[in-house]
Amino acid sequence: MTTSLFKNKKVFKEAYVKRVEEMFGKRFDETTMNEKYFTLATMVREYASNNWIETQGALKKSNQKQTYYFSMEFLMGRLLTNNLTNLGIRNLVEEAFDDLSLDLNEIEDKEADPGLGNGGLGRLAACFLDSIASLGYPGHGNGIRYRYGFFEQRIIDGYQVEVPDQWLQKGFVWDVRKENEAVDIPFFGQVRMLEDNGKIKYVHENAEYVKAVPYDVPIIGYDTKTVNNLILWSAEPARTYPQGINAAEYESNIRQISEFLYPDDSTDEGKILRLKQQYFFVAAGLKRIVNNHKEQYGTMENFHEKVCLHINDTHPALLVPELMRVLIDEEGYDWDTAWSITTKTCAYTNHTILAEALEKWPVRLLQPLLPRVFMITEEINKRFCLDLIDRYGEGHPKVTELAIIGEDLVRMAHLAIVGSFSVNGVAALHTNILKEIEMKDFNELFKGRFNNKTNGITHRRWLLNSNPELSDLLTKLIGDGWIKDTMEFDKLMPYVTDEKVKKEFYDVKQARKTALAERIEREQGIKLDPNSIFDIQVKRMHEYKRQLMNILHIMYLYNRLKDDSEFRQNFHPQSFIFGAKAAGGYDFAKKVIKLINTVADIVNNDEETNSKLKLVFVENYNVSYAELIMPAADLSEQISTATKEASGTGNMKFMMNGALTIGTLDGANVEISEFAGIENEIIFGLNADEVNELNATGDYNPWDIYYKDERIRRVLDQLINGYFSNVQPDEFRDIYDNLLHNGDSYYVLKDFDAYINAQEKANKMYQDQDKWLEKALINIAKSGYFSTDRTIEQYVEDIWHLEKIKF
Ligand code: 26V
Repeated sequence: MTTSLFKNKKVFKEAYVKRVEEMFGKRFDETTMNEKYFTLATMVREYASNNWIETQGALKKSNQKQTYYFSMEFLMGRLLTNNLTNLGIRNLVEEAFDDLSLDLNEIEDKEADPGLGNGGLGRLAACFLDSIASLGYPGHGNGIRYRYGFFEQRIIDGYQVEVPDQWLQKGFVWDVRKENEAVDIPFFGQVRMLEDNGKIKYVHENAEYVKAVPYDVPIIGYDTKTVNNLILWSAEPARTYPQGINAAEYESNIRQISEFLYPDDSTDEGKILRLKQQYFFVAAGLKRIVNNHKEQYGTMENFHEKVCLHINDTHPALLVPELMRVLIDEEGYDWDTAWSITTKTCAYTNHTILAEALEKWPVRLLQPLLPRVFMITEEINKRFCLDLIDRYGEGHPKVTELAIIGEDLVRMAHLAIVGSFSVNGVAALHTNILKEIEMKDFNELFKGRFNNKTNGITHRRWLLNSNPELSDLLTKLIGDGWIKDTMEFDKLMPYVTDEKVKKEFYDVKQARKTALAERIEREQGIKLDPNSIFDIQVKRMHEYKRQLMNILHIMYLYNRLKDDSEFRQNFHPQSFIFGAKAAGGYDFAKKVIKLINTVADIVNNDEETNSKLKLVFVENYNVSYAELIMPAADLSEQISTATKEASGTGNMKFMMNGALTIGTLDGANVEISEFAGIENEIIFGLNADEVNELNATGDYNPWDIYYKDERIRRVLDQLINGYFSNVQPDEFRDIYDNLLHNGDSYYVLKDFDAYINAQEKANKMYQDQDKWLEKALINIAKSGYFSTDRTIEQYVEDIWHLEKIKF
C-alpha cells in the first residue's frame, strides 16, 4: 500500500532505500542525486494517488459544478517541495534524509523547472490551481504540454542568448499519459451543408486530424484530500496518415503544435501555428469535458449548471464558437438554446490593455484553418451587430467599432466579452480602466458583466516554502493559523514596534540576502554585501515596465557618487539586482539588457564607488530563482508607467516577504499602498489620470526635460558619446533615439526626477533601521489580502459558484 510508505520515518527510510535500489538496479550509495530525486518524486506521486482517486470518486457522486481554467500557460515551477508540504510529509522526509546523510534541498534542486509560461499570466494560473485545490474546490487546468518551455537565458558578452528549454529531457515525474482518452481534432477541409429530415446539418469534410493526448498532473491541495487535475495536451499524428503525402513531413508538422511556447510579446512569426495551438487545446479540452458530462448526466441541457469554462486572456476565446459548434452540430440544439447555454458557461479574464497585446486574427488565416468555427463566429458577429444596430441605429460608428469581425480581423477580446457572462480585470485600477475607458461601450451594453478580481499569489509557495525563516518567525509570534487564513497576518500588527521582533526579522532578512548573494557570487562571480540595500527589479523585460528608468537612474547615481564626496559619505550602500527575459524578437528590450550589463561592468569594477554601489543582472530568471530572490529584497521595484501594468504579482511576493515597494500608482500597487498605508511604501511619479491626460493632450516634449535637467542630459549623452569604451559607439543609439526623437512614449524622462527623489528618500529611510523594519513588518502584516486564497474565494462567490468537494 502506497499510503503506508510515509507512515513514519523508519518505514519511509526503508521503503525509500529499497525503492531507489529496485528502480535503478544499483546499491543505494551508488545512485546519483538525479536517481534519488526521481525515486522520491515517484513515491510522492503514488502517495497522492489515493486522494486523487478519491477526489474523482467524490465528484462523480456529488454531481457538483466544476470549473475548467483554460490557459495557454501554466508557469508551475518545481513541484516536489510544494507537494511534500501540501501532503504534510516534508518534515518526515527531511528527518529521514538527515539519517541518510542526504540534503533534501540538494535533491529538490535536481527537478527541472517546468516553465510553461511567459510571466505573470502563467504564474497566476499556477497560483490559482494551488489555491483552488487547497481550499477544496473542484477546479482544473487545461493547457498545452509544450516540449520546450520558455527559453533558457544565457548572458554572453552582456547580450541575451536564448537556449531551448529541454525540461522534459530528464523525464517529468508528475504527469500521467492517458492514451485512452486521446481525441482527434480536425483542421482545414470544407464544410458541407446537408438536409436531414427537413433540418439543415453541417458536416466538416476532408479535414486533417491531429491526435490530442492528455497528460494529467495531480494538483495536490494543502492539508486536504482534494487533488485536482491539470490536463496538458500533447499533439501527435492521428491514427491514419492522409493519402499521398510525405509521412515524415506530416508527422513533424503535427508535432509542432505542442513543440514551443510562444513568447507572448513576439513578432508576427508563426501566427497560424499559434492559432492552431489555441484551437487544439480548446477543442480537445472541451471534448473531454463534454464526454464526461454526457456520461454523467446524459444531456447537455444542464451543462452551464455543472461546468464553468474560464477563458484566461483571449488565447482560449475560441471556446465560445467551439462550444456553440458542439451544441449545434453534435448535440442538435437550435441557435438560441446553444447561445443561452454557451453564454452561461463561459467567463473571461482580461490581463492587459496594451493595444499590441490584444489578439486579432486575420480572417484569411482563421477561415481556411477552422472553417466551421469561423462560420459560427461570423454568425455570432452578425447577430451581435444586429443588436447593436437596434440599439444605436444603422450606420452608427459604434456598430463597426464594437463588432467582433472588422477590417478583416477577428477581435478575440470582443468575441470573449460577447460570449461570456462575466468579464473581469485583475486589479481595481485595471478594472476601472476597462470599464471606463477601454471597454466602456461594452460595459454599458452588458450591465453587471464587468467585475474586478484583484490578483494574488499562493503564500504556500511564496512564503511557507521559500522563506522558512520568516514562516517560523510568524508562527512563533501569531501561531500557524495564517497558513490557512492569511488575514491572520494582521495579528503581527502589535509586534511591529517590538524591538526584539524587529531584530529577529532583521536576522531573517539578512539570512535570505546572504543566501541570494552566495548564489550570485557562485554563478556570476559578483560579490554583494548583505548589509547593502537589496534593490530588486525582476519581471519580463518590457518598455512599459521601465527597467530603462531604473538603469538610467543607476548611471546618474554612479555619476553623483563619483562627483560628490559628501553624498557618497551619506549614501547607504545599495545593490541593484535585475532579472528579466526579453522576447527573442524584441530588439529594444535586448538592448536594455546589454546596457544593464555594460553599466554593471563599470560600476562593479570602480574601486572608488563599489563599496557603495553594485549592480547585477541575474542570468535566467525563472520561478525557482524567484523563490530565492523574493525573500531577499529590501526594496521592490514596481515602476511601470501608470495604467500599463494590469496588476503585477511580483509586487505581492515582495510585500509578503517584507520588502517596501518603490513604485508608481499602477496595477495592484494602488491596493498594496492602501493596505499597507502609503507612508509605508515609496510612491512617486505620474498617476493614471495624469498619464491619460498627457496621452490625450500630447503635451509632452522630452527635449524640454533634456535641456532643463543637467543630470538627465549627462546620462543621455553618455549613451552616445563614447563614454562606454568597451562597446561600439552606436550600441545604445536606439535607446537615446527612443527617448528623445521618438517621444518617450512610456514617460521615462518625465518621471525621472520624481524617481531620483524617491530613490534618495528610500536610501535615507533605510538608514533609520528602526523605522524601516517597522514598515517592512507592516507590509507583511497587511499582505494577507494578496493571497490567491482570497482571490479564488471571490471567483467562487461571484463567478464560478462552486461548492467545496464533499468526501
Ligand atoms: C502581451 C504582449 C503581446 C504583444 C506585445 C506586448 C505584450 C505585452 C504584454 C503582454 C501580456 C499578456 C498578458 C499578461 O501576461 N498580462 C499580465 O497578467 C498578469 C496576471 O494577471 C498581471 O499581473 C500583469 O500585470 C499583466 O501584464
